[in-house]
Amino acid sequence: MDYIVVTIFPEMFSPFWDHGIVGRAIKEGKITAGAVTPRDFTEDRHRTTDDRPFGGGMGMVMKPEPLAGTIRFAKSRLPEAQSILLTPQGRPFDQQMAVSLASLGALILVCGRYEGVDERVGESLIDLEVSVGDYVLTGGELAAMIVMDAVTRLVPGTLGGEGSAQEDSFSNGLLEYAQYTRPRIFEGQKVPEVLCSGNHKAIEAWRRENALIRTFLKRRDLLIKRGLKPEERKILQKWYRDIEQLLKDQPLSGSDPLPGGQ
Ligand code: 6GU
Repeated sequence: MDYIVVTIFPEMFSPFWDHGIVGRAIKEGKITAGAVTPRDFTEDRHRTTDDRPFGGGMGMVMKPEPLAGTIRFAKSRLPEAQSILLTPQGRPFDQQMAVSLASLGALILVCGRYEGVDERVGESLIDLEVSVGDYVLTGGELAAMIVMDAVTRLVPGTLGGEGSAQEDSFSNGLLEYAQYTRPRIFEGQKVPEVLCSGNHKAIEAWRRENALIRTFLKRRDLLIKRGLKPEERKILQKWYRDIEQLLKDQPLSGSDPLPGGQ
């Protein structure tokens, strides 16, 4: 995978490209990454990349000529690349989009700044607009890093543990199961016994059940979107019956103090 980022803050990317899984992927040649800046494609003495909006209003707009020049330069370096504009107006980024972008060979990630980008740049030079969530950032740089991070770990050979990308949250539509490491008792809380049993079948069953129940409790929207397999329906039904039984066995005493002493 080859990336070129178009940004007026190329320095923001050095720490990201120098560390962790992404840093290692670059060192090992699994991906390449570079930044180009519209400042180098300006013609005026002040190297101006923004200007006031036509029609008035607050903030500044990224000028079309330097941005278009930069994107064209990036395309000359990566002729096969898809060009993506990071903007809150874009299509919501999710794991499925990460998987489909990872199957491409090259991406040009264009970071908007200020209050926006001159609309005419998008019309001719952008293949896809992407947003990383329903909130507003001061620029597309962090969003570009999010996209590169999520895509890079799907490039074969970039993750340490084989199969890690297949097992993780969302790849099967569920959240990940709970993880534990030593010590076996931490501040009075025990690691679930089955995980220390060495019984791989039982461990796998516990993890499947844990992932399902966690998703039900924390992200019911994901389960609804994805639907339930017959065996998962059974797991949730059993869990439901267990809770019903517990409630029958433990009638309200009325004497328990509420947390906070009220
Ligand atoms: Cl891609 N850019 C900006 N500026 N804000 C965002 C975003 C992108 N995604 C969510 N908020």
